[in-house]
Amino acid sequence: MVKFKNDFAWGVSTAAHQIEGAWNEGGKGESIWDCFAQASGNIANNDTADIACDHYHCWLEDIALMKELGVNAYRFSIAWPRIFPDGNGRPNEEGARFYDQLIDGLLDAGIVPWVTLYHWDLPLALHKRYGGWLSPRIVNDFSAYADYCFDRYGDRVKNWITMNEPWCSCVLGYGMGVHAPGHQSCTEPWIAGHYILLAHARAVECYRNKFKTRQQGRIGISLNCDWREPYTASPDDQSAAELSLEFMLGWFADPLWNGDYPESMKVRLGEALPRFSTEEKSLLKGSSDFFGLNHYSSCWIRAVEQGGENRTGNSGIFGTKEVEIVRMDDRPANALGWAVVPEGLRKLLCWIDARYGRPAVYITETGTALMADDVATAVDDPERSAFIGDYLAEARKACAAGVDLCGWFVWTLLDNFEWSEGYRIRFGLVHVDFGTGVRTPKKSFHDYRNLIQSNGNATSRMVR
Ligand code: PNW
Repeated sequence: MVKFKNDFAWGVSTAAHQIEGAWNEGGKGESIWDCFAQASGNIANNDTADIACDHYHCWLEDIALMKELGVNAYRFSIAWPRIFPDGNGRPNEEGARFYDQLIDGLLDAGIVPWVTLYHWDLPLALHKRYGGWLSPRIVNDFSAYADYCFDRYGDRVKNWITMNEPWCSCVLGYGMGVHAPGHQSCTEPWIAGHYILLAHARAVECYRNKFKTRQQGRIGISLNCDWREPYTASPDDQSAAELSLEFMLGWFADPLWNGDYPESMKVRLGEALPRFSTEEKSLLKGSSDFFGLNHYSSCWIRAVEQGGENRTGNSGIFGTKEVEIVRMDDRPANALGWAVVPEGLRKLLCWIDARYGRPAVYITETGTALMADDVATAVDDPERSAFIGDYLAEARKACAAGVDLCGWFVWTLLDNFEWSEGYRIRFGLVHVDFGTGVRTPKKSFHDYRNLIQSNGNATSRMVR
């Protein structure tokens, strides 16, 4: 059986807005997510992330938990408005110092930091000033923020991720309006995506030109995609499934690995899809040192007959009515209704491997959400252990087929603020009581620890 590499990254992922709390402490500015969650009616139960896991104050305890878990890597994000409360201009020393402490604490615990620069908490000031991701002005501001982070933390941080899941920012934030900034538009997602890609490329250019030689790190991006299985073997359903993968993953990955948007998108979106100049194309192409993949679920895709009905839903295809998403309702679903389909990960990894020329892949998020009313129920989570074990087993098969898988980050360490779902559902390996802040490791925490200790080979011992 194929073994995972000796230097395989075993980690957990988190995001600043979902765990830190302290939304207005230490000189932090507001983010679009602070504003969105504080407005009534946007989040389940009107929950906010004002306190969340209070990680801003409990970070030492959280590092101790990770040490106990045995991870060798931790992916977290920096809150841009903690460093630049106004989006740009003068940095906030107190905010910057928080991440100095966190990084030093991780290194002391033998845990390699993986830093995401943008996990959705855009400084509200930039949104108000020029519309945030809808304006080309964001490109300079993002790369200046990135430059500051490379300069300040790059002596200790060797793994950078520019953006988390641009698809979500664009479609959920600017298309469907269920994420901040809550816009509903058919045109804005393509514009926001365009400037996210250019901001990524400019930040990478900055890293490579000014820091890489000295700091010897690497920089990439994390993209999310479900696997899309053709509903039937018919050629129409097969090409519909391919089209939906191009619209979800190819939208961002094609420019970064191949230098431009997929032809299928250019043809269908016409003028609505901005175009890259020749210079921009060469800046984009090859601008990710690795392929960060966030993967949770799968669905079927069916071609829609001309004039037929089509739905666009959660993880739906945005921008064309030619395809319909059909839930895999013969599979178990998690608390969000996402189907648990381990082999979808293998198929997606093979699709990426073939289309992008065998990139080094890190699973930068994968995991599952459960519902639980009390801590006793929450810690008894064999479904989560099984999810991790089964998805990992399929990833191993992908490695046997040649995929260059280099790391695995479970989403997530702590139960946390799950965006529009608030605290209703729980993704953590560790239960958090949001009344008291008390952390309690779940069974899956111990199972994941065993898995890591055997470098992924203990899969068969996972609870079923
Ligand atoms: C990702 N969808 O979000 C994020 O990177 C995490 O912050 C988040 O907590 C995790 O996955 C679990 O949801 C997503 O609707 C949110 O398709 C929504 C969707 C996908 C990913």
